[in-house]
Amino acid sequence: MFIDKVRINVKGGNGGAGCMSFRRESHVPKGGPDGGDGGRGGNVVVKADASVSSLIEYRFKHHFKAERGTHGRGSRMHGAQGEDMILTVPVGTVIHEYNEETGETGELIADLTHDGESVIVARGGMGGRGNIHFVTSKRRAPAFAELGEPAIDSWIELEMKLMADAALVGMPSAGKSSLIAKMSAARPKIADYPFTTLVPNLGVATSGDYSFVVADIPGLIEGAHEGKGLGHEFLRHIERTALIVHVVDLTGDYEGRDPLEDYEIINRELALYADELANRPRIVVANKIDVPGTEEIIAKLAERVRADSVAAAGGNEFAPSPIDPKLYQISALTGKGVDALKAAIAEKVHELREEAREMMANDVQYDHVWEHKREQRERRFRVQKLSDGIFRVTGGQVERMVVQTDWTNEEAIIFLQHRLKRMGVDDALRKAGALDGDEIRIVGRAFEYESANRAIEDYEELDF
Ligand SMILES: Nc1nc2c(ncn2[C@@H]2O[C@H](COP(=O)(O)OP(=O)(O)OP(=O)(O)O)[C@@H](O)[C@H]2O)c(=O)[nH]1
Ligand SMILES: [Mg+2]
Repeated sequence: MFIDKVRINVKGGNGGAGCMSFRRESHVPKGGPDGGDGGRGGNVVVKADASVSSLIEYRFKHHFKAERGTHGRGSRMHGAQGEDMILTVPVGTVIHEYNEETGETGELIADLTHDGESVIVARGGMGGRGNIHFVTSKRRAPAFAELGEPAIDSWIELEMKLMADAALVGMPSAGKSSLIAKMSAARPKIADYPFTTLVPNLGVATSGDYSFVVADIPGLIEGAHEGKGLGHEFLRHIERTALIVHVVDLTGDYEGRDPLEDYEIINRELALYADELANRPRIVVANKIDVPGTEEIIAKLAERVRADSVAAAGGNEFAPSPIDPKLYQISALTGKGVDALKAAIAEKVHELREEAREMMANDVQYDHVWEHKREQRERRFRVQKLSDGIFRVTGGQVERMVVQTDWTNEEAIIFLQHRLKRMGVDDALRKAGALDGDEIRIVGRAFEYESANRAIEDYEELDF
């Protein structure tokens, strides 16, 4: 089965807790702090792998979690980092954020177009710091450590888009499957009824020194861009093929159609689906030349293709055009003309690949860009006045700082208050009208607002 879109839940490993411990030696009655840090939790990484051909692995299993970091221990022993969880996907997988509640697809995370390319989709939590970090000149024996940072879980959408170099498109029964079978080792079903092909077939074709991947797409019909027939699903796949090979049935077999009209309909459907498809490099093929009586229609079609080629070049006959001016005449049944067509496709694909390689220099670093956006979003917080004397603070980082605090330890709480102040939470509360003694709520915890918190000054010299 052909699985091309899945939604999965990913969660990094939780960070291990920092340790609160003091050195104990027989001859030293009260040693210094020696609690080690907790280990960082593992990340969930999505990685493109050329040996993976579908997303089927993610069809039934939807939850993926990386390993947690272990806790720090005494004698300055740090906890171990959690293992990353690597999810392999086919080359050509596009990853988006996904909102499980609303069912909406969000921000683009990455478009993995090369073998080995990877992106972190869920970060592991940071390990908590052990008490050795909280020593100051005034505080020789900090009796607290940080808890590990809990990792956040989120949903992502993996979508596999075919990474074929060339796609065979055309009306049902035009002979697309017959052609891919003649060009490559692919052996799709071929039959004389429409919509024989239900999912795309891929094949590798070789001509001279070049090889290319060709896709046989299910037949398109009028209205495909609006979802008629099987069209829309598969137009999506063509979005990423460099070259469109438009196969026209000279006999108009399917519903006794007029081949020229068919040609126009397919062109129109591609253009209606997306502007870029209208201008995608294209080769037009006239199939079934073995059937007698097609000379007239071949001549007409050849003339039309030439005219379209010139029009696509802005009316200039000598300018390069995305449409090849030549009409390739073949019989997918006897094989006549197929080698010449294959050579033309191979050459065009080679040319397009070279162009793409040059463009790659300006490629976006998705990991970086998405990561940056996510971090900024994390750092933002919001103050809301719930009622007189009660405020709520929400925001990724603020909430995690609260969760990482050991609430049984007063020193740890004071330390947290200091961090919140450093982040500007106190200022924001003051601006929102908070007064001494007001209640401040952050993820299920309540604090009392104190504009001048003397206890905090104790920690001023620490570097957070
Ligand atoms: N005479 C002749 N018949 C052909 C030729 N190419 C394909 N056919 C026939 O046309 C019919 C449809 O061929 P397919 O290859 O299944 O067509 P398709 O474009 O893949 O069709 P769908 O998968 O339904 O979109 C079959 O009966 C083929 O044998 C050709 O060059 N000459
Ligand atoms: Mg077919």
